[in-house]
Amino acid sequence: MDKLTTLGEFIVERQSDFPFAKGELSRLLSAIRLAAKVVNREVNKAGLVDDILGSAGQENIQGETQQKLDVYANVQMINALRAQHEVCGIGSEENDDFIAFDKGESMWGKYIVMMDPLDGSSNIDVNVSIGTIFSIYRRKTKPGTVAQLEDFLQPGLDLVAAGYIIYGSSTMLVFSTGHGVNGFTLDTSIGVFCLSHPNMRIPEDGKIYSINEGNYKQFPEGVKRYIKYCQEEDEATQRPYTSRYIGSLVADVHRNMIKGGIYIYPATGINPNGKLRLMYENIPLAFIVEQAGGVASDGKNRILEITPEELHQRTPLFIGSKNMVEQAEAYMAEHSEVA
Ligand code: P6P
Repeated sequence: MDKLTTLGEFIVERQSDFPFAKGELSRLLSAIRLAAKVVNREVNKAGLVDDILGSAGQENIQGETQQKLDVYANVQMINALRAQHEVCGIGSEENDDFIAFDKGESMWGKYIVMMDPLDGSSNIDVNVSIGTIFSIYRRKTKPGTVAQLEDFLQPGLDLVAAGYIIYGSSTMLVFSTGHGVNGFTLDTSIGVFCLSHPNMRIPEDGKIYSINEGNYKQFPEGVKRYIKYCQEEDEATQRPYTSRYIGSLVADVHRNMIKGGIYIYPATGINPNGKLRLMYENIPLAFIVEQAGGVASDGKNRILEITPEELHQRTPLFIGSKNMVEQAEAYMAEHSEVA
């Protein structure tokens, strides 16, 4: 039996991946590991504890009703990151403005975290997989001062690390520091994340396309043409593809990481810039997928090259197997007319 590698051991062993960090990034990743375990504990009993289930009654900046677990996950992540003093600021889907730790040791933190603490929360009540998504940047302003907006609005090319946690049939933490992608599964009997998916690679091709076809009438012509391409019969390219749409971004992207496939959330009439948020959904997932050999764009532009202009900016997302995303981009280039 191969040696069991825990996430903690992995971080220590891979310290050489971060030549300039003296353990700070390792401590930051350990904070995320802790928060993931705490959130997992609550997610796994959501059906039992009625004070967690259901809406918190408030709305976040997206106008989406905050589920109580959203709020809980947000607080756990913020507290765990603050406690390590390596992070000087956090941007979260659940907070209108960024959070700058403006006193004490955290002002000296070298890192910024952007996160969606609990994505797909509308699925909580129906027991469908949900996820946490995070990006880690180095701050741009000098340590010892309060973080500024410029510390947050960084393109994905400047990422130090990114990852996601999926709370599904098992709980996995998947992350990259720019040296490939590794997946860790939580062994709840000992409360430890163990390396289960070393050096993850997304297949260049796939047979799964993932899009909310309920919005078909609002899609750009290129997306409509690509969906028809997926549905045509062609033995040589194993079409028609299979349609799978969970409605939980992390679950849809993670499935495609394992099996191959494409996930698309394009511009629609209701969401002319797409629904998903650039900074704490599209960029971290693009980083992971590219590190695993896949592709991520807004249908034309590489996601990691887009410089954010605001914290909660939305962009369309085409992400997954290289050949499938490039095929969809070709249709978008050929038929650029909007719905
Ligand atoms: P729609 C969940 O609200 C989310 O942000 C993603 O997790 C998911 O992929 C998408 O929205 C689903 O959106 O419009 O298809 O319900």
